[in-house]
Amino acid sequence: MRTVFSEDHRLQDGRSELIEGQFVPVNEIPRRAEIVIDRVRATQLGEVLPAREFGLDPILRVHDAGLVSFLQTAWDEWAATGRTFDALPHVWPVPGLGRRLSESIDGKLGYYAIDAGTPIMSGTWRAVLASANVALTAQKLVATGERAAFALCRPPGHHAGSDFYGGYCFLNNAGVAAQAFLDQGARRVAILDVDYHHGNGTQQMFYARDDVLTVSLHADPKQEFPYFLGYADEMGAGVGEGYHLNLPLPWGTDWAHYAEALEVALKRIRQYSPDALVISLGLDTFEDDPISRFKLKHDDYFRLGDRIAWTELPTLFVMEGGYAVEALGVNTVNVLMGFEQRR
Ligand code: SP5
Ligand code: ZN
Repeated sequence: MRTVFSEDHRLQDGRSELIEGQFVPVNEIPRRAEIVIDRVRATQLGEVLPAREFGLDPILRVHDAGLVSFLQTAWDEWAATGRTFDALPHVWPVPGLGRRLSESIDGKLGYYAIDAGTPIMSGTWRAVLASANVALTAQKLVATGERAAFALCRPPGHHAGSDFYGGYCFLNNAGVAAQAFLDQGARRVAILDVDYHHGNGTQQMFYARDDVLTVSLHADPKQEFPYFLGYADEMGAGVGEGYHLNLPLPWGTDWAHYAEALEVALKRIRQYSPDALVISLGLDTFEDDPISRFKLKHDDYFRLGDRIAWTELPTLFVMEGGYAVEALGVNTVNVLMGFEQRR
């Protein structure tokens, strides 16, 4: 399987995020992508290709123009106030406060962000655009006949919706790629999200549509970020009714229980009979992940890849989370090797 990778990911290099009342060093660090690309090379998974440029059009097919232009200028607006540290919001538009778009950068940050864990710095936009281009480059490989490809995206994407960012995500790389499949002739696309966290951005983006089936396996939002979305009774709206599936799982979930939910997800995907499958590939389900509480082990990731391959669909893997950094290369490539029935 070929991998698409851009060095520009390093430009997203935040200092701290707010967790449990403290500013702690960010979990979503450049080393994450480096350790994965090193493992891709060491295992000779396949050729590594650079990202091509696709401009803003494919991004604007699923994202609001206001969010995109905010992301392009946020750092400059922040720096213009004299601040030199990363940009983070500190106030949010809950319904009782209204949702006016302020001209202040602090108002704009709160307007578009869902959390205080997703710092913006001078290189953020270049890294974010490169990450989307990585997804689009790999998508093109699959759209033009390859059985599968790996988009080594960083920063990740699945928490970003049409008009919001957060959860270390700015643009929804998997969503952008899914839309690209449709725009290039696919009739139906499925997105399977196996990141530990609910793919709230992906759900929101396609919630009222029946041409993208979205399925997410994740820690129960009763217990876990993003808290407000990801419940089992959310099944789509309008013509999209029945085209979203949430499979929330409790803290402590191991492979045996995970695999049962995975079969439900894969069964729904096969029944939908899509022309392409996009995997939001988070590895934060690993037992040693520092911010997560599932119990998957190194070998379980071969099994995950193997089960996904059984769909026999053209498959695009898009990198999402995973914060047990030293294990991330092995776990990620195990999924891809499992998919190819290699060990
Ligand atoms: C792409 C992705 O995986 N984003 C995850 C964003 C999660 N941010 C919130 C983290 C909250 C962690 N709370 C548990 C801390 C354990 N000490
Ligand atoms: Zn995650």
